[in-house]
Amino acid sequence: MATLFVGDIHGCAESFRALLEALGFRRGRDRLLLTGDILTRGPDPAGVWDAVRATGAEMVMGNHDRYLLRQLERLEAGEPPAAARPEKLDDVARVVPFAATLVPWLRARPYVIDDPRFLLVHAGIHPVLGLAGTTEDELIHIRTWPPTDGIVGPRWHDHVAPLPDRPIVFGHDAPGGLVVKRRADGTPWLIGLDSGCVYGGMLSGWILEEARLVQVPGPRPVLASAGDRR
Ligand SMILES: [Mn+2]
Repeated sequence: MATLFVGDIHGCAESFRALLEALGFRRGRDRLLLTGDILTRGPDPAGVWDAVRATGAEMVMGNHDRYLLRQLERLEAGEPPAAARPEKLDDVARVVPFAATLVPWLRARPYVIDDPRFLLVHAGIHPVLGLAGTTEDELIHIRTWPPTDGIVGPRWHDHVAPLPDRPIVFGHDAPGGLVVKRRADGTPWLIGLDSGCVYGGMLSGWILEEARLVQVPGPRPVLASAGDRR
């Protein structure tokens, strides 16, 4: 049995399937955990949803997942979706065909998977107050510390104290890219898996028991702009 993590998939279904193959994932034997932000922006959200359901993967809520959930709930209530930018409405339209299965699944996603062997969150934890002092918004949005609205600057994990006995696994920070921080004995205490597959980077996976990174390329051609705006 292996414990496998996959970073932010963002609609890159072909890369997700290739990474599952490269990780050697087998349903019923392995535990598969996703860092969130699985559907928006990329070429094939329906393919990702099919693959997620086929694997029985677990996932923590990401900011894009919560956005989609809120918009789908507005539609259910007979209200129009609300978005600051037109491409975000397109993200919603592309998941409407499978909203009947997606909405209850998204509603049941936790913001934290707090396991004796790892701590999984989408974006990060409050570097001063710790997990117990982290708000839901921070769990899915935090990036820089001290907090800024941008993507430039020191990260929350540049200020956080390592947990004594297990790594923190997260995604969300494509601008920051893949990050693995290690203790003096070489064991990782921080694993950031959003390597920007939808922006021309790689889709990253991590095998907990082997402390091993596995990557596959994202789709080509790529989107023009990086970033992970709300
Ligand atoms: Mn995100």
